[in-house]
This record gives sequence, structure tokens and C-alpha cells, in this order.
Amino acid sequence: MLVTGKEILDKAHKEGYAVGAFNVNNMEILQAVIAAAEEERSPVIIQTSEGAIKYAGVDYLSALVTLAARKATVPVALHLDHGTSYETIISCIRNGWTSVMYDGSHHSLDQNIAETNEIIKVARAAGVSVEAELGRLGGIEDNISVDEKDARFTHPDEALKFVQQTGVDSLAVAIGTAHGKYKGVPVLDFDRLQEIKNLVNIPIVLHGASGVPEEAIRKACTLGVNKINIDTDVRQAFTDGIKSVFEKTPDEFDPRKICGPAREEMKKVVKGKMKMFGCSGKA
Ligand code: PGH
Ligand code: ZN
Ligand code: CA
Repeated sequence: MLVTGKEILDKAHKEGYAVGAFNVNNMEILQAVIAAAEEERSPVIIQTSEGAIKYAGVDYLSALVTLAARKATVPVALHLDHGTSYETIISCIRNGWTSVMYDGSHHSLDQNIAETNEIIKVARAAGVSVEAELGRLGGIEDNISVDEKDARFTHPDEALKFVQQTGVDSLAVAIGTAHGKYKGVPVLDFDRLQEIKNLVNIPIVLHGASGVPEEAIRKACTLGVNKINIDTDVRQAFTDGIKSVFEKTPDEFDPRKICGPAREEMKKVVKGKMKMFGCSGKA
């Protein structure tokens, strides 16, 4: 069933686990994530970046995901990941997204608050949930690219001010993760996470979670992270699945025999994440 992001995340916040939010941009990725959620009996957030919308089309993604959600026997939210423009956000709301992220993390605190409030005003009227971001993650996620030197951690006092002045439904924080692949092992600032969670007491979102060691993810979940974004690890599984088809049968030309095994690989990865995040069995 299609539900709002808030419905999924408020329950996770209350019960103390995190729900996986997986980036999708085609049918096979979507089917892999939904099949994993069904098998794990887990709620799930399907998210599309602005890049995914540009690639597949807002109408195609809307039709695909709303169909998948309607057929699913677990709660599914359709979320816009890193929305940067008012136009994209309105277009998603009109096309059935049940949750949007407004990424104003490149603005000053006051500007980010003001712009997030504009989005909240329209989204609330449409019954759509809103995620915002404070602090800046390094790395590359589709059309968002941030140099290491521009990355900065979320300040707990700013997080409190932000939440008090916006009433946002969930907050993405920068505590040491980065978008894309890691060169070394990421070190997470758990004290900062705990302090922010204690102050704001709303669902916290962790971006850039692909490649973060299992132990760190589990700890982040116990400290109040309730939504975990995964893109790179699923992309990698897709590509590994396709590569292994061509290693075994280099002359294969049936797309179903290429994408089918890739879909299986992605499903395995997503199921593993759901177990790690604690959302398995929470549907
Ligand atoms: C993410 C995903 N999407 O918004 O934060 O990041 O690619 O590092 O999993 P990764
Ligand atoms: Zn992100
Ligand atoms: Ca990452």
C-alpha cells in the first residue's frame, strides 16, 4: 500500500529502528526493492533523485511506483530524493509522490529555514511529508556534487533551531558519511548524532550509507537514525549481476537474461540492508 513518508518514519522513530530508502530509476531496481520488502515483511521507501526523473520521466516513475505500491502488501512511500527546485517538488506532488526532500543544505541556515518553510506549506496542503537537510555531505549523488573541503557536519544547536522554526517531518544530518564510494573507511560522529537526536526528537535521516560498515550502521540505528539512504550499493549489485552474466555467456543478447540475474543480485543486497537496519518484520 502507498503511504506517506511520515507514517513510515514516525513508527520507526517511536519503535527505534531505521527504514531503508532505496534509489530507483528503472523497473528492475524497483522490482528488486519491492520483492525484498515483501520477503522481509518490511516497510520501504522508494526514492527518486532529480537525475532519475530526468532519465525515466516523472510520469513513468509515478506509474511504475504507484502500481508497485498498490500491489505491495507492505507499506511503501514514494519519496523525492534531494529536491532542489520548487518546480520538481510541485511536479512530484502532482504526480503522486507521498514524500519530498527539499535539499537547501547549500544555503545559509536562515535561508534554508525560509525555503524549507515554503515547501512545507504546499506539501502539507497536499498531505505530503517533507525531509530537509542541514550540514553538507561530501561526494557525488546524481546532480549534487560537493567537494570534501565544502562538506561540513551538522551543528546540534542549528538542528534544534531548524526543527523548531520549520516543524519539518524528518531531518538529514551530516555526521561523516558521503555520497558514492568511499576511499577509506568512513568515521561517524556518534556523539554528534546522539546530541542532535536528543535535541530535535524527530526521525533522523542518514544519507550516503552505501559502504558504511555494518557495525557503524547498527550503532547509528540505536542512536536514532530512522531512514537510511542507499544508492551506490544497489547500483553496484546491478552492475555486478550484469557482468557475471557476460562472464558466463559473453554472447547473451536477451535483455531479460541480462537484467533478470541483476535483479536477483539487487534483491539480495536490499534484503541484507533491511536486516541490518532493523526494519525486517516491521511491516
Ligand atoms: C543517498 C545515497 N541518496 O540520497 O544518500 O548515497 O550512494 O552513498 O548510498 P550512497
Ligand atoms: Zn543523499
Ligand atoms: Ca556512500
